[in-house]
Amino acid sequence: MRILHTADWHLGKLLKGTERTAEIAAALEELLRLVRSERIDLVLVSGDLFDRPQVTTEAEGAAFSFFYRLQEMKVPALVIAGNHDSRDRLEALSPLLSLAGATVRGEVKLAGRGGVVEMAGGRAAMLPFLSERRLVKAQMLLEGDGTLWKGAYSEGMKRVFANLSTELNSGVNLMLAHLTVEGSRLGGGEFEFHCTNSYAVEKSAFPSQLSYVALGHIHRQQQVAEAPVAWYPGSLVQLDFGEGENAPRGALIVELEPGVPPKVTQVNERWGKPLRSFKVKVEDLDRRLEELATFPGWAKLVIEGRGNPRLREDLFRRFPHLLDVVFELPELERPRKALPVQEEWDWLEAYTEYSRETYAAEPEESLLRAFQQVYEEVHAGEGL
Ligand SMILES: [Mn+2]
Repeated sequence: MRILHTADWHLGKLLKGTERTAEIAAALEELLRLVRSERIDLVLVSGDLFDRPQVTTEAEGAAFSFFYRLQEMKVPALVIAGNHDSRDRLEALSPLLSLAGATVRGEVKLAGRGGVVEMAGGRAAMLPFLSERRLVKAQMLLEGDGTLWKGAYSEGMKRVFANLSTELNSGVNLMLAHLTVEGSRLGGGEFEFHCTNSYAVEKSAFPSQLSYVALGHIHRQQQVAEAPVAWYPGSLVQLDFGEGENAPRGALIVELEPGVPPKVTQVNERWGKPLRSFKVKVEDLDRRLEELATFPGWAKLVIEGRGNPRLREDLFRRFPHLLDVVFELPELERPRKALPVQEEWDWLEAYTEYSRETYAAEPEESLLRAFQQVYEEVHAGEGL
């Protein structure tokens, strides 16, 4: 059996107000091309099809047409909800998507209640995202010991796995799950960090009958366990500036035969536009703008130095692919934080603090005077 494993599409993703759906839809076209050229028998989608519970019709349309076209190729799909998906909405859509050959689980279901499904050549346990809070709340919070919740999550997930594994048999067994496995690597680029999230599942927790664990949630493509073999395919496109431009992502092709370890082939692709943060000293800005102007992706500019609203607006106007501008000062030169955030700040104090945060600079006197004047006029009006 040849499987295409994908996850974390995030259709409907807005990055600083810019809609990424067209890029993601183009990546889905590439997936369909792979299904055909690689003679795929089954597609797995391990959660986060959508970026938000409510997305544009274009984003929904891209997902629906993907499953419809799989159906035309007679390739079934197994789909679970991730933390970004609306589980209710996916549950509601599931009868309709079943007409296109996709088996969809929005809600967590246990063994005997739809948590494990039959597929050609074996069985699949389907475990949509189970919120830490819902799981831990049920087990621990009512008992009142907050210090035990780390163990409670991991233990709770083990019990869910054990329950689902009762329905697995001696053939090929898959599990789809949307969760964090302890030790997964996040991010990319200059920052690599290992996930020490307390809400993580130990890799030893996966039932040993599983032939392959198809994970979703972490956007970097990686293998996280060997027995059973468990992988994240990564996101289709680079979704955030914090994710490394070169971090592996794309999809996985998994060959599964009974009694043989799975053979996993990484499809490590640069679908969508690259995202890059440019770090520039304010005095070098003019010299570096050429580099920004010719960058073919979405850009973020981190300017070391004091800024102002005019400079920022001017940059946005000149570079339509520039999505964010941040001003930063070395720790010692940063404007002194006025006071800890106060409930009783007046508008002038709040604006001053906003300027310090946003432009690493005190607001200009003329601007403050104009602000004060408008503010007083409005207040005078209120008294009438
Ligand atoms: Mn995700």
